[in-house]
Amino acid sequence: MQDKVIDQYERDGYALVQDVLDADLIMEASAHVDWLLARNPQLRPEQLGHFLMTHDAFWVRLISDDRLLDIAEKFIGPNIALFASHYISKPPYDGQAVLWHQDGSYWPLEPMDVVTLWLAVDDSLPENGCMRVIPGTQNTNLQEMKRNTATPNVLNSGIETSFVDESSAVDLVLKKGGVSVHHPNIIHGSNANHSPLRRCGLTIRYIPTSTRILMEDNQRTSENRWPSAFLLRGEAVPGINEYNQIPRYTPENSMPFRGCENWK
Ligand SMILES: O=C(O)CCC(=O)C(=O)O
Repeated sequence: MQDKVIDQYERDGYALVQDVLDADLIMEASAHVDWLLARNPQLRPEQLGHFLMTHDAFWVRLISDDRLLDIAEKFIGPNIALFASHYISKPPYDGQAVLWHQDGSYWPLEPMDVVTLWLAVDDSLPENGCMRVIPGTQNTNLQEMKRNTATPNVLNSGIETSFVDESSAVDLVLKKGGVSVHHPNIIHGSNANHSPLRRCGLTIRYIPTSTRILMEDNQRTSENRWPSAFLLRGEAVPGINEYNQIPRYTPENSMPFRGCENWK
């Protein structure tokens, strides 16, 4: 099925879809960030990662919303699992940059068949550090990530800037509730947030169930699973990935949310 979003993704390596989720759900996502930070005061708000989500019913409810899965399905087909999800919430004035990188350089996936949806929890603008991409670079090879801590940054690494033609970078401006979609090879990053506005986005990495997650032993949960592997739609492929149970709502492990009593 061809449509404008797919055409743009195929040509440029990214696409924008505005007005995907409703304001009430985005308000819950925003409250979720505060809830996660209150429980994990040792973490910076850019570091609310997939290792926190195994038992979090709201997080799983959010990323399995049909409006998001319908977009993911256009790119990876009907059998959809989650690989990872991560809030990168850049606080006003000192939100950290994300240095130029390609996601596929550091993801343990085989094959690298995966699509990212980036959900705007706040309006995402050049002044508060919106995501930036270099269109067309989805066709370039994956470059090695080099450790780089010269300035505070979310990944503590990035690719060599000689691979990046910053003059062709595009700002992905989104209203809260909108989504950008990007390819695992596209070169992208974001600037620090020096503005008075928070910039929060939720990355969501969807894989077809034919993509294998390769885990190191120290990355497994006590049930021997990748912490954020969930089967979300369609069928699993036998022998590829063990999926976590979809968490039921419990007040110990999840923020209360609309419909939580009837969730799964
Ligand atoms: O949120 C950001 O600024 C960067 C996100 C990113 O690098 C990603 O989604 O792969």
